[in-house]
Amino acid sequence: KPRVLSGITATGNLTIGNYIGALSVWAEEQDRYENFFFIADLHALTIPEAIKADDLRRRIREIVALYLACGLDPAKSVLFLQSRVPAHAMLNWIFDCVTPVSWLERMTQYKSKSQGANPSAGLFTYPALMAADILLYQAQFVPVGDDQRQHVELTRDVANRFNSMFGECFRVPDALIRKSGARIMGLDDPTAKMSKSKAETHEGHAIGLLDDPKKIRKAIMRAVTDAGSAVDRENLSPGVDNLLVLHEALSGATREETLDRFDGNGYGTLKKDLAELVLDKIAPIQSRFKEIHGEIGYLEKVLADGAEKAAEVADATLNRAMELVGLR
Ligand code: AQP
Repeated sequence: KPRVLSGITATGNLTIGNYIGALSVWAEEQDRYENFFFIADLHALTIPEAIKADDLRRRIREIVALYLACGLDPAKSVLFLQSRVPAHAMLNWIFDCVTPVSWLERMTQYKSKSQGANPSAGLFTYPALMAADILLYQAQFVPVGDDQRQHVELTRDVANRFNSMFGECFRVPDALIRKSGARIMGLDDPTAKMSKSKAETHEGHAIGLLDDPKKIRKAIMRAVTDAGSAVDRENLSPGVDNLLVLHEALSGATREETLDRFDGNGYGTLKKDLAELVLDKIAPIQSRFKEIHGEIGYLEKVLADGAEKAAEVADATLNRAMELVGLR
């Protein structure tokens, strides 16, 4: 089976964007691939102002429980915590030394996250760590949302550069990006991507997978649309388009079917229908989450087993890379 690898950064409560763009795809396609999914806790340190140790610990536990609640099965997928596999940090350093600064300067995520801040070196080299995350596992596919497309491209460039400088070592992976739903926009601002860290400070921005039904309904009913009042398939503003994308991604219907259903309907009808659809989707996830979240021994075992299996693959690749550059 082809191997896939992907992860989610522990920077906040997971959103419906993380679910649609990443987690749901991983879970649905689990039987087709050999799967490695991790929690990017090292990446969560890139904005030091946002770090609170207890919050980070809480989030990590929440994300493992959510992975399981969303259907990732430890019998089918290796689930692990990035920091428990030291090879990631070691290969990251080698890649820092192989990656031209000019490549990192082009990254749009760095440009937007560093604006108005005094960015850390870690935020700048984040894509080199991400390249290490992926290439250590010789992954063929990387299922991600559209915002990570550029980072996967950089990963391919780093792999090619290393392979041509030192000798064949890394498989060059492809991003796996869904056609619709790969970039869910903020409910409060449909020109900006829905993001879990922004949701921490902006009420009504996101739908959190662990939000209560009242909060979810409120966020959807208040979602920004436009000056019109009914869906017009010939003239969809970004806000209405985003609601339709959410609807079709969760219902599995096509755009045509979704438009046939809502064209001419008031925005209120679309929003109410979407809210019920989201709640139907999220309710079983939340109830499984509640059962699993308290099972600390079990969660710890999943991560310990995952780290052991992940390290076996990662260490083999790291050893080869170290040999090729002369560190062995
Ligand atoms: N809005 C989105 N729509 C579709 N997919 C999304 N993803 C993120 N936001 C959306 C996908 O979720 C996976 C995990 O993302 P990440 O944790 O690595 O960080 P991110 O891409 O920067 O996502 P966030 O939620 O916006 O996190 P913060 O706020 O920390 O920056 C990825 O596959 C991503 O594409």
